[in-house]
Amino acid sequence: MGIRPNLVYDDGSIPGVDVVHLHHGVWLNLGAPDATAALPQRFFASGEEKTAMLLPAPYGYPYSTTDHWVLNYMLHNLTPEATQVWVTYDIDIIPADAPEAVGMLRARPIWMDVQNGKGYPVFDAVRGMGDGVTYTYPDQATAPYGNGPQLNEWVADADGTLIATAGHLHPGGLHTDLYVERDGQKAHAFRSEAMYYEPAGAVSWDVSMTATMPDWQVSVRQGDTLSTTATYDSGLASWYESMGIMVVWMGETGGDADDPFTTAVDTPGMLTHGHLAENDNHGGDLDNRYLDLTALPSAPASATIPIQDWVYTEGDMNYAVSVPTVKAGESITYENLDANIGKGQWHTITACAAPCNRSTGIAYPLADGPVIFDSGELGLGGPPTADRTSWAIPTDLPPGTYTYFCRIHPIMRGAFRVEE
Ligand SMILES: [Cu+2]
Repeated sequence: MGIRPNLVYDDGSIPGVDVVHLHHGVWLNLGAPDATAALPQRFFASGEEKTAMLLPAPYGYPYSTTDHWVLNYMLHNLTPEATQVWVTYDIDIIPADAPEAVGMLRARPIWMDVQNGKGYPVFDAVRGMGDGVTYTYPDQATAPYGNGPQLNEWVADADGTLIATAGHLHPGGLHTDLYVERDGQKAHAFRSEAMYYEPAGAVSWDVSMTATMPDWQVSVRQGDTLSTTATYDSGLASWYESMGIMVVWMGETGGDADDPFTTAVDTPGMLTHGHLAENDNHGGDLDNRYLDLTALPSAPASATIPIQDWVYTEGDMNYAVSVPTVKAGESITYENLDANIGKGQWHTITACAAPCNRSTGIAYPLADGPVIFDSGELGLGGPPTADRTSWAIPTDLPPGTYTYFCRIHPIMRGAFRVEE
């Protein structure tokens, strides 16, 4: 069986990823318990990388018409215009009484996740973390789980055969890895690699992930520890609220499985699709809608700058005639008034390299300011918001003009200035 996800308009056409996209979706089966967390069984996940899931013969995921499936999704509309879209998923199904079903073996999903069990399982991969080139979570994080359990691990509850996996990452992600540990020995089982079509590199959704080949079969025993890690680029930009997920399919024992401790099972995977046309607007071109705020004069900043109707009311890159300015050591507080609209319109103030005034696309702007700051999502109601509607700029900023953008609505840009 297999699943292929997508996001479409009413007429079946696919929106540009720079307009509206499937940030992530998790498919759950309410009729079964999840193997790795106290949740209904999570059996498929996708973001805009749209990796197709394919189980190799003779394995399948048993489905009964009494099963209830739920889709938990986050759509990301990057524009102020409301729009109707549909999450679609095409399923390959083999009826139990079909000739092809004879001899099929059962498989179940093992949800591996570097923040497993969290309602919003994310971490920040900030530029400079790790070795400054790449950052692997949780291995290079400081106390990623505090005193709690290792969320990226799972102890196998039965013998079985791992038959398929692929990684889910956000832009900036480079690879996810799967390991099997037994008696103090740790074997690398698979690397799901992000293959970027994006000309600017590992910075956008113009990517596809490798999945295991059909002949990848890895035997595990009850008591083995499975673990996963997620590696992001940490040289080009910061990646906030990043994910690292590998759904691993585990079949009944049987078939032609390799022992990961005696066979190098971590062979290269395959791509399930190529470049997708909805990723064609990369951005980064000249765009006269945006001002070069580094060239505008200074004006004293108000102590609090409201964000209203998708505008930074002082220093907005579309409208400003001057740049709100404070003396070194002083602060400015941004207050998001749009957080009160409907369920809340959440904005961020995220550093981007000046002048940050080129056209908006899937690869522009980026969180690549030479001085790193990010407000979090200014809004209330729990994750993904920061559960506050205001944010104060750091008071230790050296003199300079600081350009920023909204990570949620990258058409929103602005700047403030610090002077001696
Ligand atoms: Cu915004």
